[in-house]
Amino acid sequence: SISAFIFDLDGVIVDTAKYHYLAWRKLANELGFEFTKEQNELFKGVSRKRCLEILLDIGGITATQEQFDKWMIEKNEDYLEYIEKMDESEILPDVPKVLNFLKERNIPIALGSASKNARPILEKVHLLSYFDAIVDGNDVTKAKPDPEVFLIAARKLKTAPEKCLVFEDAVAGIQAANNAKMLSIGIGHPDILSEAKYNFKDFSEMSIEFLSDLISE
Ligand code: G16
Ligand code: MG
Repeated sequence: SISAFIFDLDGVIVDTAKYHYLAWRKLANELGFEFTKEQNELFKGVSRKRCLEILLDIGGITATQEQFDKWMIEKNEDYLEYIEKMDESEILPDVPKVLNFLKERNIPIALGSASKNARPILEKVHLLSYFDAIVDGNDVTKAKPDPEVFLIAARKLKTAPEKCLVFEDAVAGIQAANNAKMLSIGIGHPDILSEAKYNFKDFSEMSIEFLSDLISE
């Protein structure tokens, strides 16, 4: 049975992917090329550094180390301007319902995110207090699909990986959960997240019975 839960942040708890997209698009436009929503799919769950490498590839741009560092900072500053304006209204459907269900049963909850901005975002939407452990882009050396982020989370929750469940919206994230030998649940399009053990469009599609069965099995 499952005894601990790990949540990805972007695309699972809040829809910050749209802000990442706007900030990357602004940079691309400044550098003289387009960046589409479809291309943004590749950026989900991927580190900021890796995103910039892919973006420059798309634009056919070779950067000096100095330029690269400058553009990383620029993108993040733009992104932070969007984050600054966030509030509870940006929490994705039924996330509080699931968090409350777990809290009421004293089930440990962790965040497993690639983002270095995870804490301020959770603070903004007033969900920080639900999490017993936070593992984010500041704690990992290997990006998803490497299982590192989720394995650290399991260790912090003092739970064996096999007893952990992961909610993820990114292909690389589902692969990371599977690589960690955890139960993977895809939140988003089942076609994109076909490697997940279970799939839901969002939390409003997932019943509380489904969760209690996993816990008590
Ligand atoms: C998120 C996003 C990625 C983003 C990454 C790093 O991962 O899905 O698009 O590039 O974090 O974010 P930051 O620039 O804030 O450090 P996750 O794992 O929360 O979905
Ligand atoms: Mg995500």
